[in-house]
Amino acid sequence: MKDKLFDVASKFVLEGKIEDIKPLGEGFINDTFLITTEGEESPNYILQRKNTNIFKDVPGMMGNIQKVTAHLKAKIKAAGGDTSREAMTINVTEEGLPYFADENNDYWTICMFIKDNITYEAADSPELAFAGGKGIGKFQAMLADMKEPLVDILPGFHNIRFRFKQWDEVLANDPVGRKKDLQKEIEWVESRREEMLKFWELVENGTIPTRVTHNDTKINNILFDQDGNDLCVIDLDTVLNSTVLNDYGDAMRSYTNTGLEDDENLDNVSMDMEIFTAYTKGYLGETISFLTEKELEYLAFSAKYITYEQVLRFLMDYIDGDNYYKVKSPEHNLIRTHAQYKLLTSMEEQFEEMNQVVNQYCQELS
Ligand code: GN1
Ligand code: MG
Repeated sequence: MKDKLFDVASKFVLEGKIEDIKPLGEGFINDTFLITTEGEESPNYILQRKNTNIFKDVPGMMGNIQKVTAHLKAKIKAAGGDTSREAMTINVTEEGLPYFADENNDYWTICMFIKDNITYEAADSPELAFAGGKGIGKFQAMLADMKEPLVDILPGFHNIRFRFKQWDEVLANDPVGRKKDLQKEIEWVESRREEMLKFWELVENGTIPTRVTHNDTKINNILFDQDGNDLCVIDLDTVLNSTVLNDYGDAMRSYTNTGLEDDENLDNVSMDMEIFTAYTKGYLGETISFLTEKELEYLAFSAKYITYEQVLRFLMDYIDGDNYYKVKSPEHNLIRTHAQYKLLTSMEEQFEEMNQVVNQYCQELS
């Protein structure tokens, strides 16, 4: 494996002599490695083998990422920021391509490693949540005037109508016979179908606009600096034209959870109102100037929408026999389903307060 990784890395234009390449992080989708180079002077890099079961158009995906990072860097430069630390930098091969396709049709990519960053798996303080909200808010604000269209490399990604189509097919097929024991869980999904479709109709008919969005804003997809400030939004595989509500909602699913995404002890899992409030304040401070009334009206709802979608996706993958998410045990996707459902019900219980918080900051900040 090491030889393979060194061989792949040699296809790219990199500074410095490679010292080592080691696995990094806990991604559910791609395989990620850290490339270290000799000496303090030359930078380190992140190497990834992209999951081509999920990303069927890696050239299209990398093209999107190049467009988005170019736009971000122009904005950061104009504001006097550090373009090498506040946005991702994509490395290219000798041929100038942002990916290398090997003889097995595996696709590999490299980006610069940003030094002295800190990542978190949970928002352990309101200050951190505020910084995260600011980070995603700035990201969206910098991209708000990006006109160049992006390739839709994940059709229907946060589109619940599309997810129900997949869901109905998987349930009809029941390929590994798991459906019979899941009546309660299936009912959790079915009982909210209409409510979720009604919201998505507003996106389909343009009442809620689409913009350039990240679509995977969980807390470990943003880097913080040593002082706890937001530094750089990473993992841009899912940059797409969608609604900003998906970014806000997915962040709330991740930041506000008092437990783990796959917590086996459901007593640990609930939505933390203080974290919700701090993130919302940070986020709206950066975005209130361009968000429409409809977007603001549905902001709190989007937390429920994305958490619900995640319940559906984990349960669907479990019923389908665990083809999508990496799992650590046969029941892992079911454990994730239960934990995300607990979070959803906690949001439902606190929904009125969530709306009050949004309304309060809308008034204060505008
Ligand atoms: C995946 O790639 P990663 O681990 O950041 C997934 C997200 C899910 C998330 C659940 C392309 O994100 O949509 O919300 O897991 N990414 C893709 O934690 O499906
Ligand atoms: Mg990630």
